Amino acid sequence: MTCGCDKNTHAERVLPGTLEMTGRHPCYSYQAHHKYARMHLPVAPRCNIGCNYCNRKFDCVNESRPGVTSEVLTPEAARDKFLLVREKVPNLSVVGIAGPGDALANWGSTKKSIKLIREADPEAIFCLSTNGLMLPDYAGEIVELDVRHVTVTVNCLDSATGARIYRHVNYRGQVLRGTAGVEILLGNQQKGVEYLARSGVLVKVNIVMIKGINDGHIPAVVQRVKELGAFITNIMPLVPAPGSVFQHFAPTNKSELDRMRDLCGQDMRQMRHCKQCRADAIGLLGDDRSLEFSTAGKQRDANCSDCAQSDKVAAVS
Ligand code: CLF
Ligand code: SF4
Repeated sequence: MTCGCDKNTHAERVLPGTLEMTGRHPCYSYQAHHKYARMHLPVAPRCNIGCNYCNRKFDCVNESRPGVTSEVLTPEAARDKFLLVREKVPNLSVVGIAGPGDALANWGSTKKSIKLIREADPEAIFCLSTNGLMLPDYAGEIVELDVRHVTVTVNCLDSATGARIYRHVNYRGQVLRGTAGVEILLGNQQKGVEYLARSGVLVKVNIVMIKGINDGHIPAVVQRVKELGAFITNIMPLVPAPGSVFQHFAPTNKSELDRMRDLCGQDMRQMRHCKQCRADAIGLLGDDRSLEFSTAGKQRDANCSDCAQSDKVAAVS
């Protein structure tokens, strides 16, 4: 078993079959990432919060490198792309939805994509990534859809810190600024993590490490999400996105990141092989093949050989 962890106590809640799936999940299992590929379906263009490290011309920075943009697909096109990729990438194991905005801010498309692919391939393993704002609304449906792996980005626990990270929260049509919106966001993240974990979903918590903002209390975040039942945490470096509020911040220093992961690793399983991949990533984590399967990428490739070197595929509004 590749994903067992004596630092966590969730095992008794895990549903039959989940650990076998996790052994083929390249993000949840270090060993699996050398062997198994994932594909992301870019079906979720909108976002419902404003992170200061994000520039919405690009993919969601909670799961992606800044400066990477992806095309957007309808659920039907996503299903067709899945079928094509499954044929060409025999080690494909996981189908993830990670933007380019937030999977749950586009719940209709996200849900329909999962259903269409499930009909086409009952064996597909699904994975979602979200900022967590809408988890109290949709976690029940996520469980009903039998999605076993969900990532929630939780950067802090208190609204004062959160107000330095999030510009606004758009909650059910109301745009809230300052701590009012952040309190809802942080509360919903924690409720969502707990609900999912109690329902047998393996929750990965991503944390963006921002020096001088949240780095001082990342161990407290890790401790809290562990109490809520999270399976693993993924402490990610801040990579300042051009055009974002934090564009002039220093990128997180690698040795400081490693020290934080070591510290938090005393309590909680840590992911250390994240590639901050794009919202339409395809292939092994270290060997992205998305351009091979991207219509926009192929058009650019045909027009200009320089563009083929670029990660940028199509701007997302
Ligand atoms: Fe995608 Fe994320 Fe699922 Fe993996 S990515 S939705 S958990 S299938 Fe993986 Fe990519 Fe890191 Fe994300 S390497 S950015 S952690
Ligand atoms: Fe950007 Fe993702 Fe934050 Fe939304 S949740 S603002 S897409 S980083």
